[in-house]
Amino acid sequence: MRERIEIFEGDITKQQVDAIVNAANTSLLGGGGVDGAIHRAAGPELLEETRKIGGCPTGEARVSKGYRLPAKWVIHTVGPVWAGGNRNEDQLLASCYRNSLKAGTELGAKTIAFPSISTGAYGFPLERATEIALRETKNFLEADKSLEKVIFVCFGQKVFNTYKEVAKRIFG
Ligand code: AR6
Repeated sequence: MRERIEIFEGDITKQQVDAIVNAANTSLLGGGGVDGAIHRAAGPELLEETRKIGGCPTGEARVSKGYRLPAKWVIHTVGPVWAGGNRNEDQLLASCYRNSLKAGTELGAKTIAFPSISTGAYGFPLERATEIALRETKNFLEADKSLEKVIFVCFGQKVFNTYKEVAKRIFG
C-alpha cells in the first residue's frame, strides 16, 4: 500500500496525473495560493465551469474538467479554516480527503495529486494536517483497489520534510 503513495516536492499544476485536487473556498470562484495557480494554469474556462457548479460546502468535493492543465480533471474541495481545533476542523479536513478520493475513483482516475489542504491561508497546523492527509489516504487505499497512485505535491522544503517525517511514523 505504501508504494501507492508518493511524496513529491513541486507545483501541482505541472503534474501529469488523471486528477489534481484544488484547495478551494466555498464560492469555487478562485482565490490565492494553490487555487489561484490552478485557475491561471487551467485558463478561464475553468472559472466558467466552477461558476455553474455554484459553490461547495466545507469538507465536500466537486469535479470539473482540467482544461489547459495536464490533468484531465480538477477535484475542488474546501478545507476548514483553522479556529483553534475545537470547531470540527480535524473531521472536516478528513472529509476533504475522503470525499476527494471518492470523487476521483468515481471519475475512474488512477492517479490523483493533492496539495496540503488548509495549511496555507486557512492556517491549519501543518503536522496535524499531514497526519490526517496520510491516515485518511492510507485507510482509503486499503479498501480501494482502483487507485494506482496518490501523490502529495509539497510546495516547498518545509512541507516536503513534514510529509516525509509523518509518513515514516505512519508507515514505518
Ligand atoms: N502547487 C502545490 N501546492 C501549492 C501551490 C502549487 N502551485 N501553491 C501553493 N501551494 P493555500 P488553503 C500550497 O493557501 O490553506 C485560496 O485563496 C501552499 O504552500 O493555497 O486551503 C482559496 O481560494 C500550502 O502548502 O490553501 C481559499 O480561499 C497549500 O498549497 C484559501 O486560499 C495550501 O495553501 C484556501 O486556503
